[in-house]
Amino acid sequence: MLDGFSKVVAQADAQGQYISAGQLDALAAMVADGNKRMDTVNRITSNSSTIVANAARALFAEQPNLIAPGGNAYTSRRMAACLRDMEIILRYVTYAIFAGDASVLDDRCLNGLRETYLALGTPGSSVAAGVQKMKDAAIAIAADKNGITNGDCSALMSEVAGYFDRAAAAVG
Ligand code: PEB
Repeated sequence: MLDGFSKVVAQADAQGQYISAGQLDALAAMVADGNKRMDTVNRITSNSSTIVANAARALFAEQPNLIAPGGNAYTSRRMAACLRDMEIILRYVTYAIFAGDASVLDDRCLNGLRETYLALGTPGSSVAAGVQKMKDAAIAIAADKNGITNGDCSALMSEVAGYFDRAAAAVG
């Protein structure tokens, strides 16, 4: 598991090089924007239940076969497993945002997830659709300009979107 700093160190070390000026600039920008990152993690974390529940509702409205008898989220046990999976994925996305690096998401959540869903007979494309809905909700909450110092969060928001896209692509 790496963060933005250890990733740069690993890359430099693999080439036997000192940290380059470009790498230092990128890390300096990450530090300068650190409060935005923390606020983003805090906002998504404190709204996680809403994000998961609304994304799941929207997914089931769009794909009602999932909650019909015989569907992959039919029976309370499967519904609980489904909501839990979405919560787990969202939690790992918040870790990746916090670390500024996708490796925690990759190594601890996404690695082998496609194969798990294949083995379970759970449609990965439906999970991916659910993740995309969580992305939209999370970004709407994180990028909300109300009640916070106004600034440019576009780079951070595309980084955040990238983690959700990565999770969706891993299973979809
Ligand atoms: C991944 N999900 C399920 C299982 C595992 C995961 C390992 C099998 C064991 C169990 O049931 O608990 N676990 C999960 C995860 C990590 C982990 C992400 C990462 C660290 O450890 N059903 C649907 C939707 C979708 C869904 C499309 C969006 O209709 C999910 C939610 N996952 C789902 C369901 C099951 C499951 C298990 C329904 C239960 C499958 C079954 O037993 O039939």
